[in-house]
Amino acid sequence: MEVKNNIILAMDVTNINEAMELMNKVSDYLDTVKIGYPLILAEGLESVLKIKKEYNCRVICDFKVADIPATNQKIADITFQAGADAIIVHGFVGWDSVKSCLESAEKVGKDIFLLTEMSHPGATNFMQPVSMNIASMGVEIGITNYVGPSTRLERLKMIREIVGKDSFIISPGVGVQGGDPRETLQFADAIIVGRSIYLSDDPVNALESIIDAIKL
Ligand code: NUP
Repeated sequence: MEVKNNIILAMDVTNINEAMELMNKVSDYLDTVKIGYPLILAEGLESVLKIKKEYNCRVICDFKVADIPATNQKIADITFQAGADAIIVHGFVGWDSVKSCLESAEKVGKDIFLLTEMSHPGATNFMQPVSMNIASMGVEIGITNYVGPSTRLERLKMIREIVGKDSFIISPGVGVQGGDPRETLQFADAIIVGRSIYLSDDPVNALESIIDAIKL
């Protein structure tokens, strides 16, 4: 996978018009957008195709799928039918739940991203003790795309070591959560950035500064 400028926009606005306005400004710099519950619950799953069609970009649905295999499969099938190119799936639920999403993706030539350790402080409570096991499980079942935290680079580095250089890692936590774009890209293939862009008075400038920081 190639991500333009190594930046994925986290489109966590709750209004489709706002989302489209933001894309009008920044779409030249991006080819991948991550959409999650804020926009989908507010505006519906059709938001995926609206954004994809208008801006010809890849859409990753951040649904953090975490259910039994049969339910996971339905969630993934519906998400891909709605036009998503990839879906983010939790790993803590175990191999069979993850595999059902992988199978759903493979049927239609789409991707899943396995969430290993989350970026927020509370991830140290319950996720951190098992996050490397989650990454190893992903490798065992043939997953090649992962999500890992830019807020704990030593952990991101360990995840990279487990999943190998040929896997694709995307990393949230840059900006507001404290992660540094350039340092994160030592271990990740792309960074996920939300609030630093969509809450900015000048999203284009915010995005350009991140792109400059990466190139330094
Ligand atoms: O571990 C994770 N941390 C995280 O922030 C996994 C995620 N999927 N995210 C998402 O990345 C989060 O839900 C939000 O959509 C984005 C980060 O946004 P921001 O902190 O740049 O605003």
